[in-house]
Amino acid sequence: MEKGNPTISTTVELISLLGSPWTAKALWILHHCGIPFHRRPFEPMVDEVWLRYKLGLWPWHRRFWSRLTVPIAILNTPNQPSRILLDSLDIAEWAMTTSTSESKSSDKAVDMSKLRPWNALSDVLLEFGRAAFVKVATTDVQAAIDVLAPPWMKKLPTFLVTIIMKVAVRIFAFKYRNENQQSKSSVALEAVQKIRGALRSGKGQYLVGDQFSYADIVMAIAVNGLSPSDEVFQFTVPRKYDSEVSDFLHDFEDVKEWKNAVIKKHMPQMLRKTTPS
Ligand SMILES: N[C@@H](CCC(=O)N[C@@H](CS)C(=O)NCC(=O)O)C(=O)O
Repeated sequence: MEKGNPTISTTVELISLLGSPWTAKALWILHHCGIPFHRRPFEPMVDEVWLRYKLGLWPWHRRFWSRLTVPIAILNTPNQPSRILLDSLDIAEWAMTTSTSESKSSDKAVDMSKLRPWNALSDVLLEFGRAAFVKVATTDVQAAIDVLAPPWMKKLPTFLVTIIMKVAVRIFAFKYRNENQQSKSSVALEAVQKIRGALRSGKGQYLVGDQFSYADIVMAIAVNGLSPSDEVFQFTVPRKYDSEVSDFLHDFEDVKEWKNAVIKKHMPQMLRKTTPS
């Protein structure tokens, strides 16, 4: 159990893929809100059936056959049915609202209308990074092995790891084919320009209202996907594999500096490489 605010009676089980930026969004906001949670690691492909079982889905349910992504939060409150949150933004909204209502000192309501557009922009950048990764990994499976293969898989004979990862990359490319096709560098560039605009119109430290918010969390994670910091554990396209993403932010030193400052000051230890997993 991660440490946090012990007064919350709801227990949170977070099904998560460490290294995935969408999981990072949920972990960071839960930590920031001081909400305790139990992390249940999810391994793509291997855990697909287990995940459906966990959510109470069976083959005769239509949802069983649909695409599921992580993070997913299962909220258990005594004497109430479990609640399942299937999206990082829903988890964030729940976490912020819960911590605000539990905190005696805070009188501020969470203004989701200011945070939602930033979350959408972060997805634009993350999907751009994922599309680039899929492109690299389909031409050179070694990139997928380097980034995605869990430690137990790397111990298998090389030919077996190569076969498994080739299949995994195909499934992954198929699962996100719509997002990959729609992703455009011009739109990703506009998203980065919006960060610059927000920093210039404020004091340059935070995106919304000159204070740290979920907007900074999601955009710092998204920018880190394109310009990775060595200390952060996050799936990214490795620099040595040539791709569109390499140097995508070369004209945005200010945005990279802002991202590094946010990570340095606010990113929890559990998202850093030094954390034993
Ligand atoms: N809208 C979702 C998107 C999450 C998402 O895309 N998750 C991907 C991260 S790569 C995932 O679950 N990957 C694991 C898999 O595809 O099996 C959210 O924000 O929670």
